[in-house]
Amino acid sequence: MDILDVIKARDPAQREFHQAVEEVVGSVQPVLDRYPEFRKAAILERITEPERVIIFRVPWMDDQGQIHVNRGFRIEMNSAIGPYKGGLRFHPSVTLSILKFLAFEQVFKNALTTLAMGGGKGGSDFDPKGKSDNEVMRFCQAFMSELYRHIGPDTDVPAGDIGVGAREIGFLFGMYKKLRNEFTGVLTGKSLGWGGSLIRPEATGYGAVYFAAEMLSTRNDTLEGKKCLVSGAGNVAQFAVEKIIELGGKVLTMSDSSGYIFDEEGIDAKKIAFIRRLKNVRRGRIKEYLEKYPQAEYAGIDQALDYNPLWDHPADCAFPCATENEINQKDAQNLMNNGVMLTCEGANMPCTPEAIDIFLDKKIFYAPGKAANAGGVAVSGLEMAQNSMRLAWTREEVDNRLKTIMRSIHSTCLEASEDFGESGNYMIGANIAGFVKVVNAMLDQGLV
Ligand code: NDP
Ligand code: 2IT
Repeated sequence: MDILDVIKARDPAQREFHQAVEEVVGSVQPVLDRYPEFRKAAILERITEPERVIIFRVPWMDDQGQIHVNRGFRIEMNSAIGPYKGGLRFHPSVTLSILKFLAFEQVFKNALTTLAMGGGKGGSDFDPKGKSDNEVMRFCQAFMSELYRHIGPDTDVPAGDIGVGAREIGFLFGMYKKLRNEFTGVLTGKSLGWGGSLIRPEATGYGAVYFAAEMLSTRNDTLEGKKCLVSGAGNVAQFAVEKIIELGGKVLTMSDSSGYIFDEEGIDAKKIAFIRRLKNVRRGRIKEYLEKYPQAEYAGIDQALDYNPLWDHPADCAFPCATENEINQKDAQNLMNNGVMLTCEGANMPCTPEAIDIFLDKKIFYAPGKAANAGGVAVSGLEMAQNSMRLAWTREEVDNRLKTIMRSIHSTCLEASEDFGESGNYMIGANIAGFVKVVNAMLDQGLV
């Protein structure tokens, strides 16, 4: 029976997981034909089944004394090349399917970084939005009071993702340290004063833009003067925008889950600093941008539309940095009609399969998330290395390492695409290169 049929029969409701698996399985068929030992070792059956799934109750009390119960998860997907590594997501949309797709993608992404990290992902359907700092702290403590027994610096090292930033990592780390009575690099994305790495907050966004610049450089082109559409206003989007501006691009849009802003004059360094304060300190909405910059335009989400108007402006580049499946077939068509020649995924799986087909068919530059957004987890790997050495590198040192890693991921994807007759297809290149590395490690380690 086909592996996809097996997976769908086993977990029929896990649509996002099926989507992520379908893409990888579709890409690696020529690898399986070239290396028959992979099929013989039932590699697809093994690599699509998590090594371990932990699901737990998270009871916590709000500021009014009312008790809430959320669900906590950790998917320990694959440890062939290192300890499980991957973020925690706190968002009401979190399900087992979402976290399994993220954990699955993480396995190949981490392999591409060249660092020794397996793949995992976790989180909760808890919604931090509108909660007080104390409520977020109590939730994080309750979450860690179960998770702590499953993780460790050589076992499983979580980090941030949607809804989990520096504040949450601090609360989670504090509880882990108290329960274990040990100060170790069990989480990444820590604050600078107690084991964090310089450039970790910037790494995913910067890395995605470095990847885009690498793609452009293959045609002797740069980001200078390019009009860019960016979605999201969180960690990844903020630093993608900062780097695009630094490299001479012009950013026209940003968004949150309520709507998006369009600033024809471009979001410059001062404006992005304002957005960073608005989002990270005041925890406000992107709409408030207009209070400071009234020449910009704002549009709320219109549920009646079957496309996102953010992607319907004349531009050169698109950087989806918010969430999965945020660019559908119609959005991709709109991007093509508006002259976009590069789509670079800061988010995980932000383009639907139909949208990707359009990009590949039109032969524009398309960078899949597992390659383009790997800078975040790569610098997490560098944070782990610094923690082990009890040393801290300078900003310049970490940024240079990040650049080198992104350059190497870019060339690895290109080479793999060429090797398998799909030259320039970064999606197939990323899937194949990540897959081969993990599979070889699995084969070396026997049937475990
Ligand atoms: P943040 O929580 O910092 O920001 C997320 C942003 O996306 C917010 O602006 C949020 O709006 C918006 N958003 C979230 N969910 C939705 C939704 N369902 N519809 C519309 N907008 C939404 O998260 P990050 O920036 O860290 O993560 C963004 C993406 O990047 C995710 O796909 C994540 O998996 C991926 N990623 C993150 C890495 C990291 O290091 N942080 C590394 C690699 C990938 P609102 O505030 O209204 O919720
Ligand atoms: O999707 C991702 O790569 C992340 N959320 C970052 C994971 C990490 O361990 O830094």
